[in-house]
Amino acid sequence: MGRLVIVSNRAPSVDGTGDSGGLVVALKDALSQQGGLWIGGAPKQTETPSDELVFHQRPDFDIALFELEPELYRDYYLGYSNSVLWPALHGRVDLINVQPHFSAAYREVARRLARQIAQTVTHDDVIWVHDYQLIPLAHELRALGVTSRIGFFLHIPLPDLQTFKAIPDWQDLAGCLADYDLLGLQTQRDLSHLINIFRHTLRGELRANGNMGINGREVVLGCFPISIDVRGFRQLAVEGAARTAPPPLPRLIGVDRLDYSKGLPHRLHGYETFLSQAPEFCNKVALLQIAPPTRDDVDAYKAIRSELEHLAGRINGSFGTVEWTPVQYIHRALPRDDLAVLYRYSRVGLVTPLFDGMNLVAKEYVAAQDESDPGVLILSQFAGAAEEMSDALIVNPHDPQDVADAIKTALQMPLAERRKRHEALYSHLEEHDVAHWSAAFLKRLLAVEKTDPVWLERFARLELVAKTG
Ligand code: GDG
Repeated sequence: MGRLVIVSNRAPSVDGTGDSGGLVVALKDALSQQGGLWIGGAPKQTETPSDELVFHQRPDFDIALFELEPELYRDYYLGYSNSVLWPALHGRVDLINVQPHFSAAYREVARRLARQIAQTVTHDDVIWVHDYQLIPLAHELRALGVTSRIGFFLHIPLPDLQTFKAIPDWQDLAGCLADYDLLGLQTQRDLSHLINIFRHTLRGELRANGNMGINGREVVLGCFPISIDVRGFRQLAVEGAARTAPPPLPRLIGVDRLDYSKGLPHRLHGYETFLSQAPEFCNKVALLQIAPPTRDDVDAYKAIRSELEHLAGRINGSFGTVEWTPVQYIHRALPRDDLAVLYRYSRVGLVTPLFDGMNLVAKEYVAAQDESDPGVLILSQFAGAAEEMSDALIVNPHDPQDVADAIKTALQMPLAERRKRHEALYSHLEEHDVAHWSAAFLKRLLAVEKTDPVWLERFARLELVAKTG
């Protein structure tokens, strides 16, 4: 094979700083083993963007940045990606903000990026596109005659057909998805939604091998639950805890970007219900909520921030004493090493999103625990992670009573049960870490027939048209 080419909205840093989490860790090995290129958006926008990719070399892999004007970036990223697609795909159709120039910008970015990528990729390269910001990329690359294998992984959930139809150009979007060779989703839940969307929109036919026949092509479908560097994260927690004293009170912890999909107000309602029904725990536990800001410029995010601050203030005002603050709320990102220790020293991990592709915090919390005295994970049934992590206490985040009961159960859980649940969760995670995830996706992508005969035929026709035209 040629190079592995990763494409995402944001590129890793050019100097390798800040590589400690997420996708970069996941893909670093594959990229450096095979000689790789990561194409992503430049960290800053410019009024005079280059119309070619801007290349940088790192010792492990190359980076190519695409530049955009501030206005185009705003309409593509804050606009279509995060004010239409993000709410729609998270089932929050009430928060969709449809503006015609948003969708035009979204398609324009994919077209431009495809032109730049087409200049650098060869037939043997394998292209792996990430996430909802870049769904039309394969469509645009094919239109330019790119024959490389192209896979796509959706990090966020895919809702059911009715919800998907709330996206104004949902048919186009479904068509763009069908232009990939391999489509990877986080969960079986999302996969079944995709199959239904393809059936109804493109008359897709499910084949015995689980793939779909669409317009004479076979689109390979798969479920690839993303994970973390389990051993690496555990190591961070162990080393950090050796340098840090445990907190004075048993702690409950939540760590989430301040996003409406994460169910933060619902979580605080659950905690409030717990405190009001179990006064014996007042003064005896504390909730630490870390919620760094994200997409501040979108109105829905301003609203969630003020709602959360109001609720935290109300709980502290009602239940707090001079010596005790029931909710500690930090609206700032903390270093990753600190997070690992905070998880390890927390008796309860609260992960209660309303809808989430996977949720890596659930996996980080489990990885960070001390196996001889582990804490308990409370996990929303709507987090993708719930499909794999049934040994957590699974809750309905919309029901404050359910959350309150789970908090009490977790705090009172005997050591033997905590250890049993943790062992089951950890051993699954250890086998299904992020390296397992990327290897599984790439193996499926490489198994796709190298030159899709349907594309070749279409390209041949295109060439003919070009020549005779
Ligand atoms: C999307 C999907 C899917 C959070 N606060 C701090 C901090 N974080 C880190 C966490 C975790 C990451 O951010 C959040 O990951 P999640 O998976 O929970 O959520 P999204 O950001 O929404 O990610 C999601 C994911 O993509 C991967 O496919 O699981 O469903 O929505 O790693 O630790 N990191 C640091 N300081 C913080 O204050 N350093």
